Amino acid sequence: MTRADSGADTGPHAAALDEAATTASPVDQITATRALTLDEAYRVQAELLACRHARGEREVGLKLGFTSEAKMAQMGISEVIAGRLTDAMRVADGGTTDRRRFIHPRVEPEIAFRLSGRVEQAGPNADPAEVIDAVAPALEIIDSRYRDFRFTLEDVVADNTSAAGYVTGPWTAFDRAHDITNLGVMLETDGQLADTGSTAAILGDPLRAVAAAVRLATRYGMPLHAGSVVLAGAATAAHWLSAATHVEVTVAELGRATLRTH
Ligand code: OOG
Repeated sequence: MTRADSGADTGPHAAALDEAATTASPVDQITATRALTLDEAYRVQAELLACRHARGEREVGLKLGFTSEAKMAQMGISEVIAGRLTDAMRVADGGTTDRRRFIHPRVEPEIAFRLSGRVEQAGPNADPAEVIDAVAPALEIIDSRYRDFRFTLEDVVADNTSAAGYVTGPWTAFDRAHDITNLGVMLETDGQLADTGSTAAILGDPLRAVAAAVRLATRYGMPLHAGSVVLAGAATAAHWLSAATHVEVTVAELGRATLRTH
């Protein structure tokens, strides 16, 4: 019997990660005390989402992780992963979120896709351009529930890929003739330039992030529907998010999205 089908009880890990998120207090990595396969890690993630469902949260889409080389280098992980977004993680564009809700949050400039109903019929090898309805500039707040923001690939998958919050700016209807493969991305904090990048940093072409989302969603049973949001992953390394900060992302041709912390 392999570890993958050991049937080991992963529920206590999900409960511990959920409590870490709701109390904003870090926990030890799961792999510090037991081996975890990637399939088991996605099972812990699903159990973690069940805790959020029980509190009335609704799944609204997926986020990808490690789609950019800057992030892979920052965290030492080079496999694309997916986590789930819920309505409770959404911050309105220009809205404010409380820094104290998080343990050690970081912010990343991204682009987001909104999917059309065609994704419901699409197979795992769907043409990504076929299932995209609109595109927007976005910010993602990531907050590892693990102490010191350190984890293995399996740990971070179990922890819903550090998903903690997100903002989307204005949506632009997607047109496959609109080339979005190399749009400039700028991250500013309190009016100061913090980082610059390009959408090309996202797997060489952010449409590949949508293809990866569809593939991972099919494999791990994650829901994607008409209106689902896909965060394509960071275009730069992640930046620490302090209290009383104004953060803005600008993506060429798509516009801006902003959030504040207090
Ligand atoms: C994992 C999430 C990474 C990205 O855009 O690469 C991620 C983490 O670094 O905590 O969201």
